[in-house]
Amino acid sequence: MVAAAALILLAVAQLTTAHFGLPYPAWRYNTLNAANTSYSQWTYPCAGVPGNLPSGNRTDWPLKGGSIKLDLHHDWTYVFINLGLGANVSNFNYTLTPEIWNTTGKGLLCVPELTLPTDLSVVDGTQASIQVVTVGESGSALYNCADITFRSSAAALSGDECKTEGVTLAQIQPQVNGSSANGSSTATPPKSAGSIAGVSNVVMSSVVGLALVFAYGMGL
Ligand SMILES: [Cu+2]
Repeated sequence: MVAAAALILLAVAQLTTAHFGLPYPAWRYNTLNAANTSYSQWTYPCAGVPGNLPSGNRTDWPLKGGSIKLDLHHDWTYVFINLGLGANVSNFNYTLTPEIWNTTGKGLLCVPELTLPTDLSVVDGTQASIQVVTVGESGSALYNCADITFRSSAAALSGDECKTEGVTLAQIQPQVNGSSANGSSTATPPKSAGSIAGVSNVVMSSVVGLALVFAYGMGL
């Protein structure tokens, strides 16, 4: 009976630390699988999952940038998405979220087309990995990675394949104040959402700014 109680406690603990899922592109390994105790989403850079798992997933992804779908289990989070080139990536030195995401709500978040950095040159067959990092109020981070191959024949998810449910996304932008001729200060309007359809922009509030500075200070 004691063992059973311990198992139940363990199961509850697993639930309360549900973290997040990466349905697309398919993650290297289902790090939410409670039966596997080798991997932890707390572990940098990829939850402890190596990039060359024999049984690992690898998804064909469009040359100009593809879709990403997250299964978010926390009330809110900051999201960073990074990319590294190679077959077995541990250095994710390109950012796909130059304007950090702030998501609110639990559910599915799907962005149809991530914009690639202009200095990232890929051709058909280039292998890479995508790292998704989520950061909460304590400044600690959760990690998942997905391995991809850039393909000219690959297409972004569309329509029913890429639905957002229960989650709203804001991109955090620097607050820039300009001065008009009479000296009064005016806020710069938010930039356009670019290729990310249906995503609203917000100007970063000082509160969010402070939280971010705090997150960086915590060793991000
Ligand atoms: Cu969690």
